[in-house]
Amino acid sequence: MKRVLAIILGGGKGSRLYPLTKMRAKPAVPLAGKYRLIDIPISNCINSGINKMYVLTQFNSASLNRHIGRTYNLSAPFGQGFVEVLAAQQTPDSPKWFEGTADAVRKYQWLFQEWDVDEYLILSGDQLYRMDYSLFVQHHRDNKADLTVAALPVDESQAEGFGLMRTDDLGNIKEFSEKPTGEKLKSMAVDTSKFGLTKESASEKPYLASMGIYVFSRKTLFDLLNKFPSYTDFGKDIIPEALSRGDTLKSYVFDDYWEDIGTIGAFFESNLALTQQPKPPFSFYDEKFPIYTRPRYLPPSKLVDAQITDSIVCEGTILKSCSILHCVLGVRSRIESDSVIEDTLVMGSDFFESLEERIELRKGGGTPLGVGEGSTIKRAILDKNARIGDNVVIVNKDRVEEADKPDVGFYIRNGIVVVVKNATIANGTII
Ligand code: ADQ
Ligand code: ADP
Repeated sequence: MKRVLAIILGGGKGSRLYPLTKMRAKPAVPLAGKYRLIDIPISNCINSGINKMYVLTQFNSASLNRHIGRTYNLSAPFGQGFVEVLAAQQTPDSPKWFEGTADAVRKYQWLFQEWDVDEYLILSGDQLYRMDYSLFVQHHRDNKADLTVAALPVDESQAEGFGLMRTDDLGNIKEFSEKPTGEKLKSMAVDTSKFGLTKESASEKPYLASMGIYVFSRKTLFDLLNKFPSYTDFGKDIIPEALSRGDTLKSYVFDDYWEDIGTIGAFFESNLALTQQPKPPFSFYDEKFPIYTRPRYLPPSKLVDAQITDSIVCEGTILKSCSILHCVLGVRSRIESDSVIEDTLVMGSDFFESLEERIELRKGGGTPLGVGEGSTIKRAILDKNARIGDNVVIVNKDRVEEADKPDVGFYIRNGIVVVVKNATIANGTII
């Protein structure tokens, strides 16, 4: 795996996860209370023996740099490992933004080419899964492929949202179609039982969806990027082109938990799914394949008189006499007495406030960090450092699907109220 370089696509214009991306780059969005999105592909790489990684992002937020800089020191003691963030930047001959996934890789190809590696592993920065990429790369090598695409067996309703592959029984890709619908979609069905699925499971999931994860052989990648300079996306342009010009394209079937968490709805559901009992779809408790993050050396959580059911509570939390049902409470969360929180992702805080500071704040009419007394919150996301006052109700009472209320500190996406980072919701507010 020393001869593999990983390139993690850290997000385009980033509208789908807005407002979580209002003040940070997408890879820095907090996940499961103490991780960040970028920890997933980086941990998968480390656990697969791949230690050279670039993260491509539209902009380089302070929290992303801080997180990566303080977490991943892969060069010690004598290795060549690193994780580096590359932001879209203006140069004399290129406009400011990356225009798509392939365009992002093309703009930094001069840097990627400097490495003496055989394969480039292209990953996405907003997916939740655990994968040993060394098996994926080995599959690519064993098949002498030019390009190998990771493939997830899916049913028809899921299939619409993906690039689909039609393969022969040996996994050779014969056709690739980016998000087809109707008859075109149906024509992409394959016999997935040929790839290790049971007959039953294969009849439920007859489509092979591209996971947006690719292994490119060195020559193939740069040849395609340079021969077709107007192609901006892998799924839409580059892969169909590679096929039509006769390159060897293979699929690598991965039939395990994998979730694209690039929208507020999917992000919310995947976080809350971690609280599922007895067995969540994704576990952070796998010692053989750990997910890493920045060590924070936080004190243990203190539960004064709290009623907690099916929830995850991160370090440094203080819970008074409140009721927490089916929630993820992030680091340094703080919930006061008589509050009820249900089906909610609380991201926690970046810092603690002392008792004195909280008393002072209240005296001056301010709102301390966390959730105040007697508040009710259901189906919401509270971003970092949110200050929710006393007797606040956040239940989306008008059943709104989408709303923008930046002046009051929240947005509604997919029916989920998202309180933005550092926002204050005043005492008695009803949402
Ligand atoms: P989409 O997810 O729709 O489909 P896209 O929006 O291009 O494709 O995003 C792919 C990944 O690249 C995401 O992680 C995204 O954040 C990142 N990305 C997008 N534009 C970027 C840019 N300009 N700079 C840096 N990163 C960027 C793709 C494939 C489908 C496949 C699905 C699987 O095209 O074939 O089925 O992924 O989720
Ligand atoms: P984490 O990984 O714990 O989420 P980050 O590194 O993203 O933490 O953010 C911690 C940030 O919060 C640091 O930049 C720190 O300087 C900042 N911070 C600490 N105390 C305060 C404070 N009292 N007010 C505002 N920001 C603070």
